[in-house]
Amino acid sequence: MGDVVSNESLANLLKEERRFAPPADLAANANVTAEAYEQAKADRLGFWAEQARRLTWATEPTETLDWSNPPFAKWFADGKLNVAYNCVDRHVEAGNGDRVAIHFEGEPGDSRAITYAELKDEVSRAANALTELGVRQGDRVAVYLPMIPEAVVSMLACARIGAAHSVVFGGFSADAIAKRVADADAKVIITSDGGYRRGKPAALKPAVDDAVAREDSSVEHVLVVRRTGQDVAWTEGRDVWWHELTERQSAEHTPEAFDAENPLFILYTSGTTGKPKGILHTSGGYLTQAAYTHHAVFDLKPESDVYWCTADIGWVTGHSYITYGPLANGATQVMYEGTPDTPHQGRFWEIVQKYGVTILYTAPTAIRTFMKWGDDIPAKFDLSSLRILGSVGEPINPEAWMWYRKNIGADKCPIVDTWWQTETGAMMISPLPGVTETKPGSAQRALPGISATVVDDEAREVPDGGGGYLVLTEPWPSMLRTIWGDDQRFIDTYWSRFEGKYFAGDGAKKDEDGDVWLLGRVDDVMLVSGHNISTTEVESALVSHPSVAEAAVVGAADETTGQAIVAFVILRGTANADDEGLVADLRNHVGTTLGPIAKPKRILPVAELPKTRSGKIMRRLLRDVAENRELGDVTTLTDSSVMDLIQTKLPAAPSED
Ligand code: 6R9
Repeated sequence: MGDVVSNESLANLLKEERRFAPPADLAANANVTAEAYEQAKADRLGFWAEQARRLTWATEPTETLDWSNPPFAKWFADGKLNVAYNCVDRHVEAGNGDRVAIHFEGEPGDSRAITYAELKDEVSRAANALTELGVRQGDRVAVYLPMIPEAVVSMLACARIGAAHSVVFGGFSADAIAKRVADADAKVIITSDGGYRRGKPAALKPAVDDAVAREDSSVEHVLVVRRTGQDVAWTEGRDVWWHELTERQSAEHTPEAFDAENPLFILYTSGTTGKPKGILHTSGGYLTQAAYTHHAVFDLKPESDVYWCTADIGWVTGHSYITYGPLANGATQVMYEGTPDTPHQGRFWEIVQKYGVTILYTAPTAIRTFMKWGDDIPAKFDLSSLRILGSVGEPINPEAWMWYRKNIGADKCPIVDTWWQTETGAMMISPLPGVTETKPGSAQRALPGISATVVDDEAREVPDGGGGYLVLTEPWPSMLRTIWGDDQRFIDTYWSRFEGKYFAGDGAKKDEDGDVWLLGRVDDVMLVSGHNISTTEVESALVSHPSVAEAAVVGAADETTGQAIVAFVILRGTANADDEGLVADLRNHVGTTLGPIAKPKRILPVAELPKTRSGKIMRRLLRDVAENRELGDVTTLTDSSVMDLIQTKLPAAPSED
């Protein structure tokens, strides 16, 4: 499968001719200029050594990369630092203690501003509290919290004492928690009585209680933050209230310097099959790249910007671009607890207006939802403070990109479409807002110091205009160090497909300018009558039709064509799902956009699509539906009732040509 899309669709994809130059004032004052690419190309390790000096080290590293035992990398190995000191104390010491670190906005409308000086006290108290509970350097602590400031404080408190955190999404089940806690052998779980979601307090502690009650649990203490005030079951001796324990701690805590390779966190990727993979990240290299990319890609000016990343802390985006990158850079940021439609569909824009947000980082799934809700909603708010828009999580369809630019970015804000993974730790491919002439739908180019390319089945680099697999050809500072407890699986999963190269699992192409287009997971690529067709392209063709807000496409087994394309679509506000003419129209639209081979055999209008908590469409489940199979593992699904709704659609007669 060297070519992950058919040539017909490739030709059409490359027809994207819209280009957007960076605004002149942004380009003139940008943190990073085109020179960075040249500098990193001439001396990649020297470039990263220089970025590492943006951090404050207790012992400066003399060695940049140790790649003597690939694929096991060590970055800045003889350096020592404290990650929490870098994210908090040093800003206070530099005289910025009064700067707001976090503007917290609770879903019910409560808010809290936390300065860097206050954050330092909170993190210090929490570090002392964890120490009192017996947590030591090298231990693991699980964090199962809603989007409240204590989530960030918990992560930083672990980092401060050299313990690794393992954040588990607040929506996961007791089973998922138990598996992750057991795999990481965590001593303590930090949770809360609950959080607010869709206007109601939702409970969290029962799932933790259930997980910890299992026989082999390693958990000695459950630390409970009070958020909603709801009643919780209590196990004396094991359970401890966060406020009771932290309030009696000293706000003084001397941060110890740890090795650059000290584990910082484990984060489990859902993984479609088998046991979740515990992705291990360490300290110095991870923080270097998280901080540098946040500075470069968002052009962050800490004195004047108000940054908002809408991700959940349980996703890697929350780790690198809520906690570590922004705080290492001394940013002021917004943190929001709830959902975008509570209490109304303009909530995000109300928050942008209220805090004067200048940099917004969100996901294509959110953007497509806003498209579905209609242009008039953001139009009611003052979004003029915005200057840069980011996207992450999935390929962004060109029409969603255009919608984002026009309706949120007033046709002037550059969009940075950032490709990266839990495994890469930080951004890898993205435009630079003051440098790159952007193209709707393309992540474009590897960042300075990063080496990415597209190869065919035989590991040969494809020429411009060709398609294949995305690979990373050189080690990078924030790369995963291994899969926790399973070095062999680390080698097999990422380093065995192509000798000496990191296999990302994504299909990609290079256009005539050499810019990279991400085409979705290779597991999702469809094979129709001998042609490889990417789900991303058919979905983007559907979303470019005025009646479609969102689409998910899968290949279902088919007697004549091997696989047949089945599309699930969410229609925009006014379109009618029962309109038979519309389905025919959509099929023709895909045919004219991509070529007849890409026409879906069936198109099913649905109200919702199955998504992970980080907003990725779970095509695997739709494939199960399309092939009349029993549903596979649904534990990472946001809302499992979505699948019941979709299954009722199935009896609809297949649409014929
Ligand atoms: C950060 C994050 C990683 C997978 C990745 C790819 C998809 C993420 C993307 C993108 C196209 C982008 N992905 N960003 N695809 N364009 N800008 O999402 O990490 O949850 O581990 O997912 O997400 O398929 O391989 P993670």
